[in-house]
Amino acid sequence: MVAGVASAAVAVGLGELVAVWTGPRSAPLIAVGGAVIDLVPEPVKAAAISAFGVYDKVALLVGTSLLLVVFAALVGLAARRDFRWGVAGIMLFGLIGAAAALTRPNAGAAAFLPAVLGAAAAVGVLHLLLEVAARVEQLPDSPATAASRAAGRRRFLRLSAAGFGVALVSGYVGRALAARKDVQQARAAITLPQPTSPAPALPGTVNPPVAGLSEYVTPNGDFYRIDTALIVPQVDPATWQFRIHGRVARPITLNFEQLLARPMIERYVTLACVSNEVGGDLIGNARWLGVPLKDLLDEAGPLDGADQVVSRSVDGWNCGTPTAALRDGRDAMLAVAMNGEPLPVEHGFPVRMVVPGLYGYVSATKWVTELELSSFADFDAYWVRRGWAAQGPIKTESRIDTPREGGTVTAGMVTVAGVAWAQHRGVTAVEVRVDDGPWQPADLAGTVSPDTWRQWSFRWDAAPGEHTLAVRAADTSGQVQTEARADPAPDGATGWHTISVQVR
Ligand SMILES: Nc1nc2c(c(=O)[nH]1)N[C@H]1C(S)=C(S)[C@@H](COP(=O)(O)O)O[C@H]1N2
Ligand SMILES: [Mo]
Repeated sequence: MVAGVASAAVAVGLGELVAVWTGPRSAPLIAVGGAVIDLVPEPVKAAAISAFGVYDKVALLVGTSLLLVVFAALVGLAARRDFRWGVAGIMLFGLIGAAAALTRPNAGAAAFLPAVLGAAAAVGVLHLLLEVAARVEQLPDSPATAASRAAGRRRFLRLSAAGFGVALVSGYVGRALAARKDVQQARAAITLPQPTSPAPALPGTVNPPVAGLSEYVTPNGDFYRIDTALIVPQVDPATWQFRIHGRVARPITLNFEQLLARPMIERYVTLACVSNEVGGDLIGNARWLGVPLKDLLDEAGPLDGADQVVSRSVDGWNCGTPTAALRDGRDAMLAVAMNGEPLPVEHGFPVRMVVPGLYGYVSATKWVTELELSSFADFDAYWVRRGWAAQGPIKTESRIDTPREGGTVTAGMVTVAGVAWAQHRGVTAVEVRVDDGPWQPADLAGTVSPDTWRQWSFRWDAAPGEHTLAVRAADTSGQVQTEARADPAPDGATGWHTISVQVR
């Protein structure tokens, strides 16, 4: 078993090193993880996101590694009986790794090399280790051979440890060399243009002083991250090329410099993920700087029937946005900055889409490189193929930030507070209900536009005992947030966020 696991480790570690040349997404674990993300049935993926939230990728990699360890141990056992089983087992893994790497979007022709070279090395390591082990086992179990058996065992352990060492060092060196290709320096060198249309000043009424309430503007470091990228794409702005094509009268191509030279708007927009559960935290508000998509699309001239804009990322992810939503006057943009700095790499550097009012999976393409004017009849985007709705307007929702579910508070006046959102319609009221009492109006904090969430707070005279708190919002359409519970799939969760608290 040790021999099997050590040879698998060598394969994965060397694979990382070879992937320095063949691209980070061709490294065996990353390639297989990426294929799993694209292939697993939707309910499994939804369950993973709800169980692990923004740590879904870590969980995937840990899970994949654990499975690999178990299978590698079994391969080791089988190879001890008959080495051909070991070769077959390793070849199978090599093939899976190679196939996964070759089928990643934009994979190079050499993408199979990390898995194949890693597997070849693993066969060699397994052979060597099993030979050493066999020699020990062949010695008769007598006091006369005790010393040579002990020496043989030590040799086996030393060689296995060397295998793990080679795996760690090559994996580490591989990752370190790959990191040298990263774009942090290019990002640091960017001078952001001034917006021709700056963001409105924040009213003094945002951020009421309530401990535990989300800040109106989410700091970049706290902003939720959701995407299918196991390796964060490193896109050099110097070589970034953007095009608008498909069903347009005049296709457009732009480089980063040309993009920065265009008139820019700066707006607060709250992004939300369709996978957000009621009460969940896959939502955040930021100040975005970017080029209005309406201007670019007007220049390109969408043809009749081009009712869907398909945007694509360098890593092949794509989504479809209604053309109308990008041209109806809302502040849809190609964003280059988030809260006053160039986009963080994991949030789409150098350029992403931001569209007020639509869930991220139909609008917020990070590392974006192209827009293709198409139609909903002609093309199903990434998540639509996996069962999610083609249209994803954000539903009116609200959340209690404080007190926390299951928390304890002291009897007397308690401030209940949270956020409510109905992007592009705007929140007009928030109400709180204690136990089976009446709905009571909460105080709304200020906001700069209907495209962001709104903080709210409510003074509650809490009596000792166990209590249930619920919240609901209303928006400018006159609709009150529905009580009906709906799962995130296929088009966003609904229901009232309800928590229980102990009052002492
Ligand atoms: N390239 C790329 N862009 C993407 C995604 C993705 O998987 N790949 N996920 C989308 C989804 S589902 C959401 S909710 C938002 C999240 O943006 P954030 O990570 O900056 O919060 O990005 C969108 N853009
Ligand atoms: Mo999302």
